[in-house]
Amino acid sequence: MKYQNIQRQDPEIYGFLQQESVRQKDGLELIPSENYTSPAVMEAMGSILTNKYSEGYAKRRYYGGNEFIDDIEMLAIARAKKLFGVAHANVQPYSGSPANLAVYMATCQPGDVVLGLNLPDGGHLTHGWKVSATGVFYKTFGYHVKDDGRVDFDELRQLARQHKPKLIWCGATAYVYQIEYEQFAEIADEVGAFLAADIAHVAGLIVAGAHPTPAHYAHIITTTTHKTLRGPRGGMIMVTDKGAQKDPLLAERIDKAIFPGLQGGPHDHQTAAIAIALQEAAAEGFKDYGRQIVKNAQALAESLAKHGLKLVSGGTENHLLLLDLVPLLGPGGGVFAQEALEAAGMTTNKNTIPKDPASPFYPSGVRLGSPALTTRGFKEAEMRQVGDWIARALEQIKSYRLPEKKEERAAYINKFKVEIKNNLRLKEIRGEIKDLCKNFPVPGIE
Ligand code: DSN
Repeated sequence: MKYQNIQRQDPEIYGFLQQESVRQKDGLELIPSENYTSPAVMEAMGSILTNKYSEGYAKRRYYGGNEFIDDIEMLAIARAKKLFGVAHANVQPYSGSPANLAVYMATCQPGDVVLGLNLPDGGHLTHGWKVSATGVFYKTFGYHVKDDGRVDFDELRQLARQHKPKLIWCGATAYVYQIEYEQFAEIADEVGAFLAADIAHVAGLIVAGAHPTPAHYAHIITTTTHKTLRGPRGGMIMVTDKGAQKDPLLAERIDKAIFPGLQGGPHDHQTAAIAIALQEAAAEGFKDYGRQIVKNAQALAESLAKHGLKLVSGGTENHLLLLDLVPLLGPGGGVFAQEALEAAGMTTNKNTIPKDPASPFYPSGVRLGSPALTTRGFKEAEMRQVGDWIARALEQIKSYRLPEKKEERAAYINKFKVEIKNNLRLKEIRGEIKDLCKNFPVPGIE
C-alpha cells in the first residue's frame, strides 16, 4: 500500500493525497506544462538525499559528507551536457524562476536593459514582466506577437537597436510555433546581447528531435525539468559553446549567480531525480514519446477545428494549443471554459490570446497541451475523442458572458459555478472520461 506511513501519522494529509490521486487518475490533464514522472524519479524525490546539506559545488563544498552527493551531481551534469550538446550545465536551480533570475545576475547589472516576450503575448513572468523581480531590478521591455501569434521580429529588431539590451530572452509559455532561434540570434548578435533561450516548455521535444535546438544559436539555455522533459520539479542552466566563446567566464558567472548569489544548499534528492530523468530522456523510447506529443497535439487541434472552435494560428507546431474563445464566449470567456472543462473532468488553464480583448486576469483563451496524456499512452484516436468532449462541454456554456461591469463579475461567476456543478451533460462527459481513463494508468498511481 502506498503512503502507509503518512496514513498512520497524518490522516489529514493522507486524505488529501488520496483525493489528489483520484483526481489525477480519473481526469484528463491538459495543462501543457504538467506531466507524470516515472516511479524511479519519484523514488529519488522521496529518498534520504533530502537529509543532506551540500552548499557549493562538487569537490568544493562547505559541508562534509558530500562524497556521494558529488557523484550524483557530477553524473547529472554529465548527462545534461551530453543530452543537450552544451559546454556547461548547472543542475542546482530549485526551479525555472530562480534559474532565470540567475541568468540576469550573471549577465547584467541592476538597471541594465533586457528584452523578453511580453507576458500576455505568451512570455513568462521572469522574462521581465513588471511585477517579477526581473522587471523590478532590470530595465525590461516586452516585445509582442502579431495577429497570427508569431513573434514580431521587426519590432524586436527595432527595440534591440534602440535600447541596446545586455540580454534578450527567447522562449515562451504559450506559443504554438517552433521557436525561431536563428532569427533571435541574428538580432542578439547584431547588438552584442546575450541570447538566453528558456526551453522549459519544449525541452523534451528538443531531446526527442521534435523541435529545433537553440544550442547553436543561444549563449545560455534555461529549463525546468518537469514539463515535456518529464522529470522532477527543478531547473537547469546551460552554457553553450557559443556562450563560452562570447564570454569564457560565463559558466563561472552562472554558477556564482546560483550559489552563493541566489540559493543556499542544492536539493540533492531533486538532483538525483533530474539525473534519472535525463537518463530516461536519453533512451531511444523518449524520441517516440516526444514525437507522439506533437502528433497528439495536432490531432487534438484538428478535432477542435472540426467542431468549429477557433485556435490561435489554426493549429500547433508543438505540444500546446491556444483556444481563442472570443467567437464562442466573447471577451474574457476563459474562466467559463476552464471551469466547465474541469467540471467535465478535464484540467486546463485560462490564458491570454494574442491581442487579447480582455485582461490577463479574465483572459479570452484556454491553453491545452498533450504531454501528460501522451505519457498515459494516448494516441491520435483518443486525442480526437478529447476534442469531441471539449466541444461538447463548451457547447453547454455558450450563453454565458463576462459582465462588463467589474463589480458584477464575482457574483456572476459564482452563480455560473453552481449551475455547471449541476449540469447533467458535463457529469455525463465526466463519466465517459473516467471510463476511458481506466485503460490508461497514471505512473505511480495504482
Ligand atoms: N507555470 C509555467 C507554465 O505553466 O507554463 C510557467 O512557469
